Amino acid sequence: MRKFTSVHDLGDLQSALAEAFEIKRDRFQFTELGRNKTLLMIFFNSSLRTRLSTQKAAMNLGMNTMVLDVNQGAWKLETERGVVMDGDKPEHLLEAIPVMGCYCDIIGVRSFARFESKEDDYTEKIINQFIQYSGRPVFSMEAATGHPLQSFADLITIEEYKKTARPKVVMTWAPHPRALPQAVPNSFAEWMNATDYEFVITHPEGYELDPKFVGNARVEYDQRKAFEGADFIYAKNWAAYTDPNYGKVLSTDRSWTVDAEKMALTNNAYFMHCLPVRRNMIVTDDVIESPQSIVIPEAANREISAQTVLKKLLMGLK
Ligand code: AN0
Ligand code: CP
Repeated sequence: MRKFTSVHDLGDLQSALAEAFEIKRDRFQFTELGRNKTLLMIFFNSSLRTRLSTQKAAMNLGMNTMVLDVNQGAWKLETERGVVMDGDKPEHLLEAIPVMGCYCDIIGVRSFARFESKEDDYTEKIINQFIQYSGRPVFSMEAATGHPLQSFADLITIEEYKKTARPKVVMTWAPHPRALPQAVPNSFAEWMNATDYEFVITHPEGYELDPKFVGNARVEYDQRKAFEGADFIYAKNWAAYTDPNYGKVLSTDRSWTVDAEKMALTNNAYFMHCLPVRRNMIVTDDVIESPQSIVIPEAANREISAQTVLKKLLMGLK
């Protein structure tokens, strides 16, 4: 594998899952694979889970890791070509990227949607420049339109907890005070479409996602109806995608918060969220603390998804 930004980069999904479970059985069986190989992790945005789980995954494979928080201690980066750089940004991304590539073997990039230009976000302008100019295999640690390491961990988690071959998985929008990217819901939808699960998306009108990611999902505007018989509830906020509201918060309606009364409509569903989560906006305290909440094992599987992806990228170097 030479890059990882989507489910399609993995090849056969069932064999990638088998590889993940093989790693989970013994995560130290490939410690020679990453010897003398260096992972560089570049963060344009904050992170807890991605930072720690990906670094741990790299260490499990015997790799060295370096982490750069672009906004803390590095030169501020200009990203536009043609700009007269007389402002507050001393360095251009087009030099920074190949320089970073000189010091490592694999690069992970976190670069959220900026909501300044839908075209720049949806053409994945930043991570694609890393892919084009770094000379190294690049993987997404959440880019503008996707968060595939999260979705891979989500899929591993559903496979571990499902009680039927074809569970009903419901992704629900929930309120949040700030504008959040569509990356997590886009990827989750993309990955669910790659399985044979029953997959339903529910959100208020105006929160329709890019049809490219929605795929064959059933979209149900009545949240309670969507929850009926669900085996998994996957909550997430996102800002509007459709024009002219791209990147806007259209609603903070707390009647969409996931609570015990709505969970009672489900088939005793498990509750999932990628974290970080705002309690009593997205989900009530009692639901996230209930035995049906699997947010911690879901986060734990981030180490497994990252290690599977790094292993495939390392094998692609040989
Ligand atoms: C980010 C998002 O919604 O994309 C990261 C989630 C993994 N969340 C926040 O910024 C709160
Ligand atoms: N779920 C997730 O990616 O968390 P972080 O933003 O903390 O990395």
